[in-house]
Amino acid sequence: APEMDGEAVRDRALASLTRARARTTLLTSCVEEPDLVAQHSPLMSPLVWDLAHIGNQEELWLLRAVGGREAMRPEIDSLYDAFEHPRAERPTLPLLPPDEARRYAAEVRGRALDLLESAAFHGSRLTEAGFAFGMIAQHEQQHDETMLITHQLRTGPRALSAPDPAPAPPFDGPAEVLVPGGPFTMGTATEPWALDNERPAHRREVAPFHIDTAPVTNAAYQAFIEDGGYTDERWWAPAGWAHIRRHGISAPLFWRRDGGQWLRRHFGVTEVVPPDEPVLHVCWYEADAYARWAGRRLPTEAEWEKAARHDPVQDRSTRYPWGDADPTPDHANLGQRHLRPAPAGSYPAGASPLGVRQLIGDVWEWTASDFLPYPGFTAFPYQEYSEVFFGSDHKVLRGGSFAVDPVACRGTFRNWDYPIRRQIFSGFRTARSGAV
Ligand code: AVJ
Ligand code: FE
Repeated sequence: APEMDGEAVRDRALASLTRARARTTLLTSCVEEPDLVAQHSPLMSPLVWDLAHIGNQEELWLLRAVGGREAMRPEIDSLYDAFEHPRAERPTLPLLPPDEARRYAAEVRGRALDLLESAAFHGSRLTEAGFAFGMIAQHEQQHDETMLITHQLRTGPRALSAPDPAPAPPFDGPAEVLVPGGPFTMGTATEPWALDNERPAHRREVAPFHIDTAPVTNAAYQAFIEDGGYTDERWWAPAGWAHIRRHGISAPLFWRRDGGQWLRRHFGVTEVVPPDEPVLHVCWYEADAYARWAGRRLPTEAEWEKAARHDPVQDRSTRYPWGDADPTPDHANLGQRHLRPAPAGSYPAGASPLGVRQLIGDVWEWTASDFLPYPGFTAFPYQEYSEVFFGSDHKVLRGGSFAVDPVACRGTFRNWDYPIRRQIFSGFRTARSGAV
């Protein structure tokens, strides 16, 4: 019945918005005011900018676009427009101080929830199946991941903690899986809160390939380092080689050599780099170089999605590797439940039909592919979400990290960044062509 559908949409929107705000509140209350207004890296905004920007986007899309309300504070719109002010210049803006930013975001949220009570979930693309509410919950969770990156870049004692993932029994399955050739459906026509770049669904032919069963581990990556990987030009794309030379890069971000071992700073704590965890904080050039050193390559975006979604028995694409059910803590490491990836080979319940593990959660996985529109793409609801980023400047990452909430992570979800970026929660797995 339509009433039932509307109720389910309302419940899902309310739960998603509420979960996002709980996370935002934690990330902006676990440090004192000076740490909220400071810029911890030129790559990042002050946390207090993210906080008011979250409220401002919610006001723009829910209160004004869906609800038809007047602007609450029109004078602040330009401060929180990501395209008017690059991150590096945000700390010099007359931003709302923390208390005011909190009050503003809370006031917007109160009105948005009033609107949700009476909203119709049909009639326009923005309201259909609660899309605008889902988009805003995803937006807030994306900034919660961004704010977690800021926390990792911040120096000083630990401000956040979470239980570690359960230790996994050593994974003793095959190191790679053969994905047979043939077409599959890429992108989605049915996921109600999918963003514009995930559409339209279309058929893609994919030649047979092998893909790693699990993400590349710190131990495997260390073997690349020990073998002189960072000083051997053969493995590097020319622009990547120039980049690591110019910046003196010789290990993942946050790593430091200490005698015979590698240490890393992880959320304010120095630890021995855990050998079994997926490697984290590598850029695309490092992932690409490792793969070449290993005699392999990065998977294309289409290969990644076929490995993650194609069910060869039913010959259809599922929402997640394990099927169509929403993620549970047994399927994947998502939602900042833990502040690190789980050991490679974890989450057998989240495996794909062919046995590929950890495609969802743990680390964002670099793919070989540029961020390009699917055939028939149309920007919605705004060009600045995806369209202005299409082209060869950005590489696609897939699968989500431990830091991303399920609302902003699914088999079709596409992330992107510059190939030099490594402050993000990025890792990778490798692939090779052919059926043998
Ligand atoms: C999709 C993660 C690249 O953080 O720049 C947040 C998401 N867009 N606000 C970003 C986003 C607008 C975006 N990424
Ligand atoms: Fe944003």
